[in-house]
Amino acid sequence: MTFENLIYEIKDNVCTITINRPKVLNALNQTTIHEIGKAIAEAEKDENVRVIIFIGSAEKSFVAGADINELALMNPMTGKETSWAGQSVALAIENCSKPVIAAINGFTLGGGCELALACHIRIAGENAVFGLPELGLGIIPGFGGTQRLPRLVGKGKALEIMLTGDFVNAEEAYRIGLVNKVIKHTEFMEIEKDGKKKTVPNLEVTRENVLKAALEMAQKIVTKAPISIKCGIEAVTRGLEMNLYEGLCLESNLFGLISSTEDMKEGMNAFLEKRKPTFKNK
Ligand code: CO8
Repeated sequence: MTFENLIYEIKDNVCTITINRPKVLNALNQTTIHEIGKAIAEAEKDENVRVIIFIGSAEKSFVAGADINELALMNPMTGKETSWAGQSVALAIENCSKPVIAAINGFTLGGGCELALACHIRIAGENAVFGLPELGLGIIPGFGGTQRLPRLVGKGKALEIMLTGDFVNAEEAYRIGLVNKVIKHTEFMEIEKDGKKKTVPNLEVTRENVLKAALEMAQKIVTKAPISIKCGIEAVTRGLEMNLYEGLCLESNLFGLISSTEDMKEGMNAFLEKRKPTFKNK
């Protein structure tokens, strides 16, 4: 598939979707948001795709937010439509039956942070910076950030991040549960700034290392039974919005369903026969 602002690639059952507007640090304009929706729908229906990874093309940015040039023109109607368009795409990611990993380097702000929050797993480079700067622009997060951030890090921390607009570095993001892991293999390089030599992290290498870590995680997931992955994601994602009893009912219903699959028999037999399973998504 070809897109104006995305690079869509599939290799070894993993679809990598690169957000590609480096001149504006991958800020999300309406075209990009629409394209992300199309890309996720395409990856979800493609039987060859088992895991999806989002990454930014810019060395120093995952996504620096919604495109402020467009936001500046909003009126009440288009503001609501823009918010709903972004929320719908975030919901499609969150409810995707295939695992979605955000491979994050650099600035992950506003709508970019909200995009990452909608993914199932977040892997960050040590140069990652998170934040919700919207209140300083006279708006509020509108792509689901007010709802997903407190669910992930708790109400107090979420309010602090939103109200202060302070940036959260990768280490802190890991400590509060905003990211699953931080990749620390940064290489350094020498640059000359203001006539002085300085040693700075090589951001291109950081980005590559984050992608490598995401691809390694994806390859572990690819060995698991696809229907189990789908049911597992549904049980966790939907279950979180239910009370315990309803969530347990959902889990046992899905467990019953999964017990009817060929892959369930294959998984059990493979263990008993001391071999690796071959799952068929049936
Ligand atoms: N939108 C448009 N352009 C951007 C954005 C953005 N979000 N972020 C960066 N850019 C542009 C800059 O304007 C600059 O363009 P130019 O080269 O033409 O001047 C270029 O990218 C490079 O950026 P900087 O020169 O500023 O790079 P720095 O390294 O100096 O700074 C920062 C990096 C700190 C990330 C800085 O660019 C910045 O503060 N960006 C804005 C971050 C922000 O506020 N994001 C939140 C946006 S609001 C949002 O996301 C709302 C989501 C919900 C919407 C709901 C709809 C109703």
